[in-house]
Amino acid sequence: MTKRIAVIGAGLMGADHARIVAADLPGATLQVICDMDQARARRVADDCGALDVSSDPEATIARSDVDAVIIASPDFTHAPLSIACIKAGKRVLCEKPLSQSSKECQAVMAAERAAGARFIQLGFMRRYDQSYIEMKAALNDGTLGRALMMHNFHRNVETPAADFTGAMAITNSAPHEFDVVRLVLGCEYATISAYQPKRLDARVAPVFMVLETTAGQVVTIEINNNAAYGYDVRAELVGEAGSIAMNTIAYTRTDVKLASSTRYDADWRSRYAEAYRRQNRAFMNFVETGDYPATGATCWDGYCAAIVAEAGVTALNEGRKTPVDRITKPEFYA
Ligand code: ISE
Repeated sequence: MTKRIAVIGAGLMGADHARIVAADLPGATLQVICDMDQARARRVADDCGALDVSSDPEATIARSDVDAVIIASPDFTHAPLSIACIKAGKRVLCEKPLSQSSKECQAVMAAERAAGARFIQLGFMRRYDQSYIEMKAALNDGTLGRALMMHNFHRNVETPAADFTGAMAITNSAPHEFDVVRLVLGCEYATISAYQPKRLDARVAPVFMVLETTAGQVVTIEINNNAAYGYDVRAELVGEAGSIAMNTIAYTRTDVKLASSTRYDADWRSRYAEAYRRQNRAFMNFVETGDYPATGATCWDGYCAAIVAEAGVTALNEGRKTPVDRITKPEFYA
């Protein structure tokens, strides 16, 4: 019996998820593509061979021929649609962030607890990226000694929208780092500071964050949504006995006119193609067996990313080091 998947949102990520479901998930059928823009839904459905299209997310979730849902619609819809899926008893792979509001994340956690089971896997796909997996392993097997610092760079060619702000760099882009660094280091954040240099044009300038963990480590994160030259993510974990850094991934190098060069991707989809595939396969296994994925990001992880982002926006707006306060972790997510 194949599992019938609905993809809600047919933008960049929805289209990518639809392609993965159709081409890379044995045991899955791409049942419905849902998007307010019917032409866009139809295009993705035709490209990927989906059986049907819809413009109504709630009705899509309720359909009896839909077993599980991938939510890739705009950020503000993630929490309400996740709650609708929980109520319908359907497992969900929800793109990050769960919500930009920690209160709303708590409402989703409450819905899961009321249902008595976990339904949501969050799309923090970097958890499945080989570089971070190897960093975590080097820390856990003692190669690096005790962790001291983790440095992170996250650069996009340009912002997705002209009205993108420094606060959005923190709430939309940085959650990837907030989540994966927390996973690699195995600790929580205590404080965050945020700085933003000035650009001379109207584009949003980079945001630079310094975080302290509850175990006394220091984490730096640069988010540059207008880096201009390419999609570029780097990370280095420094321990007392050594360090481990992510390599730039490039299949070829061009040597010409006394110079050597490699190419950058324009966005994250090919850099993280394997991570998305692994993540979505873990989700399929969850749908088929009910076993929650071992490295999957839960609603609690979504809440933890949201509280750091909220504190980060305060730190940026008020120019002060801000504590990251959290509720006690519910037993349910232990
Ligand atoms: C964007 O916000 C994302 O969500 C992508 O996954 C990420 O890789 C990209 O760099 C972000 O800006």
